[in-house]
Amino acid sequence: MKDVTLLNDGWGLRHEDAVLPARVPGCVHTDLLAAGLIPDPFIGTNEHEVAWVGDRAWTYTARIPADTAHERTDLVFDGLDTATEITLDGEPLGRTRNMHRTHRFDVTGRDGELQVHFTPAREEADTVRKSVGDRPNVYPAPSQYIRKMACSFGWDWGPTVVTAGMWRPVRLEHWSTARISQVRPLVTVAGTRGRVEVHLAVERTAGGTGRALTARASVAGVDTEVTVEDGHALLCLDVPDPRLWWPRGHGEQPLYDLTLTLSDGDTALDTWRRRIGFRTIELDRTADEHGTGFTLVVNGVRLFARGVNWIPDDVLPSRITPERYRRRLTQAADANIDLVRIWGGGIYEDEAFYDVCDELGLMVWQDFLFACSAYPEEQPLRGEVEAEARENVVRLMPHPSLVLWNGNNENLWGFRDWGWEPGLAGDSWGEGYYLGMLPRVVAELDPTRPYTAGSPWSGSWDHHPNDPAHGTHHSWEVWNRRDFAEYLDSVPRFVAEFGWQAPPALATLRRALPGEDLAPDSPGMLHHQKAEDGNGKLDRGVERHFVLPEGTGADFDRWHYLTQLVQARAVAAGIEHWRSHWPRCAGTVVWQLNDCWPVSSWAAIDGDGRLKPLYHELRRLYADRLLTLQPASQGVVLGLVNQSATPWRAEVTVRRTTADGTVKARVPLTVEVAARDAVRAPLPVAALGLPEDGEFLVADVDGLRAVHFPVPDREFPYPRPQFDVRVEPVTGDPDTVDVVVTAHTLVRDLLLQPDRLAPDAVADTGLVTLLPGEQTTIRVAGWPEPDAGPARAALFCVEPA
Ligand code: BMA
Repeated sequence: MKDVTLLNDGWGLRHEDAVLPARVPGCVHTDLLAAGLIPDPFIGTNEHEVAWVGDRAWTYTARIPADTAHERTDLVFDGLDTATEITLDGEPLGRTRNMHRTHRFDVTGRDGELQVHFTPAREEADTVRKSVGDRPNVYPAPSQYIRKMACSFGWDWGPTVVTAGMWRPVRLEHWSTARISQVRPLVTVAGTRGRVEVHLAVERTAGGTGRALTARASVAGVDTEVTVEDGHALLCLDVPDPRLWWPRGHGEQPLYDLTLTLSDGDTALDTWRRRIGFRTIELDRTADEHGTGFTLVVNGVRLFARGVNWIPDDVLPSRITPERYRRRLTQAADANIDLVRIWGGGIYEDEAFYDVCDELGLMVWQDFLFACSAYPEEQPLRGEVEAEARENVVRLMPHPSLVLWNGNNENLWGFRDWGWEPGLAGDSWGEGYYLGMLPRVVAELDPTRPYTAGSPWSGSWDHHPNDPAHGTHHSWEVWNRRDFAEYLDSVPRFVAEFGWQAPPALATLRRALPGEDLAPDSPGMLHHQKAEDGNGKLDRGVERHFVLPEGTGADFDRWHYLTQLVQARAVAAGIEHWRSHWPRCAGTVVWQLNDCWPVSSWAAIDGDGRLKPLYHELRRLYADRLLTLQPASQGVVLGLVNQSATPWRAEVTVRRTTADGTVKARVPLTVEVAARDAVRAPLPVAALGLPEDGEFLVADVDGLRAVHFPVPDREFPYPRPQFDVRVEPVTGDPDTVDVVVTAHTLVRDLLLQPDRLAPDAVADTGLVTLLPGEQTTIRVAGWPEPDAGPARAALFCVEPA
């Protein structure tokens, strides 16, 4: 049987005259941090202090033991970041140039000192750039000349932390006769029959060549066995009545163990095991009266995708543990998200990521790793790209959660729109990957899954790549230049990116910027804001609705609350509008779920894992049932979305109310919404009247509420907000309290910031609007000394101008 010796221990990192203890998986930054030789790059402006690390060459060393019990020993690196020369006792073993694939070297019968020498990534990128010629890039980074996580060179939400190291495990694999070198399970469902076609590849030693071996596969109590004469075999398993895997909210996520064993007579040589799921997936891109659709269809059911974009959860990805993946993805699931798009400037994530998605019913859209630049198609890159694509398609295809392969992020758009096309003057830029190589690789290796050439992409060059009427659309104009109300001006077929920035939680800022007198433009705040004119856009976003607070202390607190509030309102405006246009619009993928360090960004969950108000808002926006009031050309529209499997007879009450709480009109309205449908109903204006000066609309149904204020907040005559605060223990849970707020006036967008009570405290509720006399209960966990005084100080709401 194959034996594995993990080589995660015993490594040293040469630094000046010393050899530092090194951790694998890890990287030079984590090793230097552990040795106390560099400060934490996430704190203050330390990013600059540690910049030198990325410009040096680094060498890791370890001793490897010899093995004589097997015919063959392979040294396997699951991830080398990035440009290495590897030697064993001074003799070259090989060189590597790709962070996104594994590398295997035959070290049979050998022991001695292993050295992995890393060339600085920029130096390697520069060598390639000189040989293939310059290509455009949105960022100053040379990320398109090296197969390394693009955002490690810095992004508009990320620091520049160019690391090096063995970021995934290293091991010795000892084997005789043969080993399993590749397994591709193709899972299909036809009627009530599931089928798993297992395509097996084996590698043999010289002694194993020509031997008849046996491969056995089993799933769901069904077994099959074949003889393997040479390097390949096909095993087919027919599974009657498999339970279907569904995205969350649509059904359960049954998973089945698929096991494969390779044997030589009675001797087992190697085994392979994964969990699979039975489901079908199609992407409907049919042309219709609105253009060209983009609708995911799972098990025959057409879905509105409730999505978020995912970036690497740490700019040093070797630090992301399975537990952290589980925590972050559980947060996503708890916010009623059902699709996560892994963005192309990051990484193919660890197995643990996709395992959790399989379990939670989170659909995964996986980008191939190309983002925001023109990629040369010459060698040595072309071969690396193909090898990396083939390996990762095979690695990830067993996961039922994986529903879509996507060629790149924004490169087809960039070519057409951002001035690349004329400058390239015929040079390669990646089109051959997105429209040639990658769809060919997917069709060959993973033909059960859809592929799209890019995001955004209209489906062909006949339309502009970001044409909202065709395929996927990225909506960035609104954040960059306009008020969020302008999301309502278009109905794209699928919004694969849109979003609004806000600063992280206060406790996150305090940790990242110790001692700083926080102001929107204080040095640390500016350093932890990487977007072009990011603070300008934040401020203008606030100013369109509120009086902009400037300065420190209470003004900063106000600015912080308002920027977070506007972020939540902006994303809400988009999702409420687009979701109510189902099935014409078939998905929204918010930019972005998470962060890779503490920073002002579009994220809903900040770099320390704390929840912004947007996070709670997503839970409301992505719930099966959503009630909205939306401005429309002829007044106001009531939008009702019902993504549940049962019809919704919505008995809505709409009120026209004054700022002091006097109800001027009240209209009951019954709206029938079919299962998995959406309705846009005009308001009965004749009976209700439209809100005049100092009035607003409130709609309520089944515990859901929508409000509509006809003027910007700074023009609305809000009363000075008055409310009582009580803190009550929760029986049976000593760690948790209820903060009960009773309003005496209109209280708009009340928010409890739990990290002001204790850094790790978490609240279950975000923004709430209360009418006079109404009460809300906010449950807070992890606050050791609960008291109404601090609770009141942690509460914010809209104030009169
Ligand atoms: C899109 C993304 C990212 C970027 C985000 C915010 O372009 O693809 O490149 O971080 O917008 O600007």
